[in-house]
Amino acid sequence: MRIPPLNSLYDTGSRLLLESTVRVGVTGLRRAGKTVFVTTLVDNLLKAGRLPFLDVVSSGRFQAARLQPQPDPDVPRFDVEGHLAALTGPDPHWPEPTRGIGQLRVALRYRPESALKRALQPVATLNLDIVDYPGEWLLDLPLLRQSFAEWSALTLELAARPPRDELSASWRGWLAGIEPAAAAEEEVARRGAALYTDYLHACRRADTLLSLIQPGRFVEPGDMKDAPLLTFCPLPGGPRGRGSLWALMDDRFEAYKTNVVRRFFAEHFARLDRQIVLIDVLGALNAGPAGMADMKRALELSLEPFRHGASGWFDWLFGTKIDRVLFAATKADHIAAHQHAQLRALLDRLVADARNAIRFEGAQVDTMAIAALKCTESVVTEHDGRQLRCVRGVPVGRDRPTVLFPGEIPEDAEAFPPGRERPYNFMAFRPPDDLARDPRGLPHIRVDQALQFLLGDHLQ
Ligand SMILES: Nc1nc2c(ncn2[C@@H]2O[C@H](COP(=O)(O)OP(=O)(O)OP(=O)(O)O)[C@@H](O)[C@H]2O)c(=O)[nH]1
Ligand SMILES: [Mg+2]
Repeated sequence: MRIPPLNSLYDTGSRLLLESTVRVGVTGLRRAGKTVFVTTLVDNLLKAGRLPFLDVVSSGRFQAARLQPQPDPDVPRFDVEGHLAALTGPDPHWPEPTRGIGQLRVALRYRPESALKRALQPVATLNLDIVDYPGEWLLDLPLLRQSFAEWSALTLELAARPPRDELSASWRGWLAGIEPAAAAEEEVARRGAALYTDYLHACRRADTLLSLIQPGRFVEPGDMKDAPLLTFCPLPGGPRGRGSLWALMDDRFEAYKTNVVRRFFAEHFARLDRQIVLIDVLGALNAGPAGMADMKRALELSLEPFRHGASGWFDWLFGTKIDRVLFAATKADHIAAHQHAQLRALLDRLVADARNAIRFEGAQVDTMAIAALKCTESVVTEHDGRQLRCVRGVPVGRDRPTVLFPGEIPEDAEAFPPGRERPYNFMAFRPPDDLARDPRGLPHIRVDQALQFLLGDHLQ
């Protein structure tokens, strides 16, 4: 057993304390389910009514959890009360997409299992620190390894291919009419950045779930709205001389990397102990082969740090601290329970490379299919004499439960059923009614197993 690090053994009054801290990173592309996951996790820890697979609870050693002042006073607080009010209010709805960073600390009180720890103190405290942020920002990470020329070439190539070619037409039209070697003019730079930003917004709105949107602050600027640092866009061709438009944009790209990306990751990611990576595999299936291919590419890029352990990239970014990583396919309540193993198998294949690299680094890795908020029930119906396993829930925009057959999850991300372009149709469900009346915490699928993997050893 690994004994968690102890922050301090004695407090100022020389009383013995057993208090440790664990920072869990909740990572994921946009709309992966980070905010709902953090909300459920906190609500369930505070109420402890639905955590049968969390050992400290099932063994009766858990005492209580409480929200505490967060460790970094300059970071906005994660609005757990606001998100809970949205999900459990009289008109249940999903929280808004996240616009900036939010942090929260939950203190967990428990009776240690180990005789050694119990001898020191019968009751111990684990502070759980969690950070939530807009998923768009995650995709800035790979920029750190790219030059402006490399990033420009990749981005232009992608923008010229369907389904992005139509969305990027105005920006590419503008590019065709400018000369990157010409003397830099602020007005020209602003126009290019504005058209490129419009293209990114169009990708975000596209119904094929386009995940690859870079740089993240162009669409979710946080506190950087209108900053000159955001006034650049990819340019064709190679580097040009000093004073050129190319040189201006290259400088701004590098400044963005240093002042925005490096800072964000050093302040928040480098200090993590544990990591959960949430992936909306079902959303990508829903978006058809183009959406799945786009998400695969975005995942490959954002998981790249995990594949370069030996080169020191992993160490630089994450320190050597992260010793457990969980990949979770979210929103598993969209499919009937018997398909969960299949969803997990598909996730396994999607993250296979990253998983091996993390194992190689000596950290533990697992995968799971979870739902942060269970909005459906699995039901069996008959159709043409065949039994179909379906889900029943209330789709967004309706007020009555509907029974849906979500289809079978394919073995492989490429193995879409032949025929239709978009063979899956997972409808968005509304959060269930009357959640506020349930004292046990938000209903979920396997969030307790996720917690056991992420925190279980810290609560022994
Ligand atoms: N049915 C179901 N839908 C979910 C679940 N979790 C999230 N969703 C859906 O996914 C959407 C996105 O969830 P969020 O938690 O806001 O995602 P996020 O990763 O925080 O997204 P950004 O803040 O935009 O990066 C929600 O609005 C819901 O429609 C779940 O457990 N079950
Ligand atoms: Mg969010």
